[in-house]
Amino acid sequence: MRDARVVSVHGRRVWDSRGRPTVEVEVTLADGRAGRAIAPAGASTGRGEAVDRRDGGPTLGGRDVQGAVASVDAEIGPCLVGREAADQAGIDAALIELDGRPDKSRLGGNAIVATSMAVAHAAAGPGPLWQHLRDDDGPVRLPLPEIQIFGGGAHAGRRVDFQDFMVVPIGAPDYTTALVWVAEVHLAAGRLLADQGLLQGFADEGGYWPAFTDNEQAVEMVVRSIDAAGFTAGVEVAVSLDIAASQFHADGRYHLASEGRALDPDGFSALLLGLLERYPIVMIEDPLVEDDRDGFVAFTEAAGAHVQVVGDDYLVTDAGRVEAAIRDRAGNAVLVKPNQVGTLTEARAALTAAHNGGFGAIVSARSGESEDTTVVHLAVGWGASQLKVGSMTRGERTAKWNEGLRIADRLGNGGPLPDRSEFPWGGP
Ligand code: 2PG
Ligand code: MG
Repeated sequence: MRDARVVSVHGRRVWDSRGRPTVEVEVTLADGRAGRAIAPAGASTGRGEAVDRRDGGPTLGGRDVQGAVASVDAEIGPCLVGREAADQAGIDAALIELDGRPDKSRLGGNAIVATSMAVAHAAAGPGPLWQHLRDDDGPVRLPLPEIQIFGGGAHAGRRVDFQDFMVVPIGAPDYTTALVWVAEVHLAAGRLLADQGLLQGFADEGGYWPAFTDNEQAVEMVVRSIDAAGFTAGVEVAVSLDIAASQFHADGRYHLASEGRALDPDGFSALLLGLLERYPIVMIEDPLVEDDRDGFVAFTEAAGAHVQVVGDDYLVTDAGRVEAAIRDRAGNAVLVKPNQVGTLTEARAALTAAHNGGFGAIVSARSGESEDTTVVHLAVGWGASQLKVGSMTRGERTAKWNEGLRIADRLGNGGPLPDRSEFPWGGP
């Protein structure tokens, strides 16, 4: 019999993909098993998110995490030592109580999420985490990838206003092929930009950062890249947008700085709905400011049942908010980011609420990431049908896509994906 009691919890400062400090936690069990995890960090964060603890002051732009790291060894460790690592719900409840604040800002959302994930890894060992997380005997599937081609918004100096211009390989027969298709689109996009002299650099999640004149040009270029790669847009590979609208909403208007104009909510909704009509877009995330419930309801209705309207800043991985959105028909899918809510148990509750209410669920990484691949295991183990981790480039992104390939390899047949009929965009 294994002894899965926690014997030590240790925090250390490591670095994320933006060169900023973040928290790593290592948990060791009585039988010698250990688990490790690194907290990610968002740039376009929702107001309802768990709050990272940062030191402030002059060093590292105030973003150092020495306080959060210290809280791991000084407070979290003594609280968890002796507890059963397999009891994730009990561990997470203890962390929530120890912090004592709804936003987890005392110990730090960063310290808490890294601990929660590290405990799961320790309890899973030596097998893969995804297997440990499964709670039924149904078929194991890989999530359908959603991959960034161009970055904008807060991730690219606001060169364009919308944040993520992505593709979804909706017609791919398996996970391995899905990545090949997207790699072809990514390469085609690079060639098109080079030919037109439009490439300026790379955004935070590794997507190209082009010199576009307006937001629609970026959408159009995604479609042209799909065509240039030899795929049928909307049938084999479709477009997905994260508008991250809260980022450019102020005083009741949407300020499209790249286009030199501001629109009222009706005008902005009409602009987005026009894009949905003209382009093969199957997903649109945070189309409106995060507190505009009525706007989400109207937008979801107008977008039609075949489009996923995804709540990110709007739902912040909160099961209660997801349940309310399901009741209200405000959106029809949720982005699930463990660090938005702070613990694996709470993140899973948001995903379960989505599944129970017929909402889609996309497990997602953050714009500030690391080599940590926990989100991939969560998506597979929890049975989420979609995964968003940024572009096809940069080690912190490929670490995740490649971890999916290892799981696919183990499952065989290229890694089965959910059937197309399970998505709102439906059959071929
Ligand atoms: C988002 C994420 C990932 P951030 O808005 O969906 O693209 O960005 O981590 O900055 O919130
Ligand atoms: Mg988002």
